[in-house]
Amino acid sequence: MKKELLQLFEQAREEFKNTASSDTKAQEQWRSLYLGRKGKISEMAKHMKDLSSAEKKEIGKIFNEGKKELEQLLGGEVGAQKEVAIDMTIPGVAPAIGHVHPITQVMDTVVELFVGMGFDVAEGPEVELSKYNFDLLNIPKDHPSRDMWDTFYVNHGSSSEDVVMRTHTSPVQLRAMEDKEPPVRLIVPGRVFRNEATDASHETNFYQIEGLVIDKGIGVPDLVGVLQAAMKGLYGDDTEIRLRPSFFPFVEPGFEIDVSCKLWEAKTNGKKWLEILGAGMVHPTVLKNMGVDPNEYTGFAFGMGLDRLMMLNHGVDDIRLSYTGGLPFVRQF
Ligand code: FA5
Repeated sequence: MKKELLQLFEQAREEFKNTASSDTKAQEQWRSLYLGRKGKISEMAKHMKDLSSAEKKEIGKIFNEGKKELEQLLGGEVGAQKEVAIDMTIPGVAPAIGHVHPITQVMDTVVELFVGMGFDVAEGPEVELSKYNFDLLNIPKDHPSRDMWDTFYVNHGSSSEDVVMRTHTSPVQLRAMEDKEPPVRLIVPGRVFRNEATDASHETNFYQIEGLVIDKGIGVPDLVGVLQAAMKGLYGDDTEIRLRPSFFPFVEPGFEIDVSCKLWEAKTNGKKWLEILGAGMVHPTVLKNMGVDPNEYTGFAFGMGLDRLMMLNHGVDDIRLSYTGGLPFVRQF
C-alpha cells in the first residue's frame, strides 16, 4: 500500500504541474479527483483499517504529509478551506442586531413608571390640525401666545384648516378626551417639531411625554405628588423637584418644574436645578373644550422633554448627537 500511495501522490503532483494556474475549473476538477470526499486519496484511506498497527503508523504519516502537500499546491490554507467550507457543523456568523435608541430607552422607562401608577397610554398624529395644536388649547389664532411655539406649517392644498407639525404632545389631551369621560389618567409619549435655531439643548425634532389627570377634587398637591414619585423612581429617593410660576395658555396656574438629583449635581460640579417640564392645572376653558364640566372636575397636565432626560442619564452634552444616526454615538448605550 505504501508503494501505491507514493505513486498516487506522484501522479497527483505531475497532473497538477500540467494544469494552468489560471484554469480554476481544471484545478477544481483536480481537487475533486484527488482530495475530494470521494476522491482517490479518500478511497485509498479506506484500506488503512486492514493494516497492522506498525504499518498504520508509517503509512498514516506518509498519508498525512502527502495530503497536506497536495493541499498546499492549491494555495495551502485556501485549498484546505475548500473542504472545511462544506462542514455543516461550523456555527454560523451571527448577524449584527441593533438595539433601542437611548431616547426610546428613556421613553420606555418613563412610560413604565406611569403605567405602574395606573396611567393609560394614548397616542396622536404627528401631523396635526391647528385646531388641536392651538385653538382648543386656549391659544386662539393671532394671539401672541402662539409665538411661544415656532411652528412648521404644512402646505396641504385645498382645505381651509391649518395643518401643522405638532409643536407639543398637548393636542393629544383634546383628542383623547373626545371618547373619554373623567376620571382619566393618561400618558402620551411622542415626537414633536419646532422651527427653531438648534443648539446644544434645542433640536427641531425632539420627544415629549404628556400627562393628563382629571377627576373630582384634583389639586396642585396631586400634581406635585405624582411628579415627585416619578422623579424619585427615575433618579432615586433623594431627588427633589421645585415649581416656578410660568405661563402656558392651557393651564392656570402654570409652572416650570426643575429637578435636582445627585446625577445632575455630579455632572455639573454642584449646579442644582435642571428644567425638564412644563405643567399646571388644566384651564377651565380647556376642560369645557373637552366636554368636561369645570365646576365638577379639575385636573392637572404636564409636558416633559425626553431628550433632556436622556442627556441627564448618559451625560450627553449636545442634543444634536442623538439625531446624527452615527453608530459611534448609538453604540455607547
Ligand atoms: C410645552 O411644550 C407644553 N406643552 C408643556 C405643558 C404641558 C405645560 C401641559 C403645561 C401643561 P415647553 O415648550 O416648555 O412646554 O416644552 C416642554 C419641555 O420640552 C421643556 O421643558 C424641554 O424639556 C423640552 N423642550 C422644549 N423645546 C425643546 C427643544 N427645542 N429641544 C429639545 N427639548 C425641548
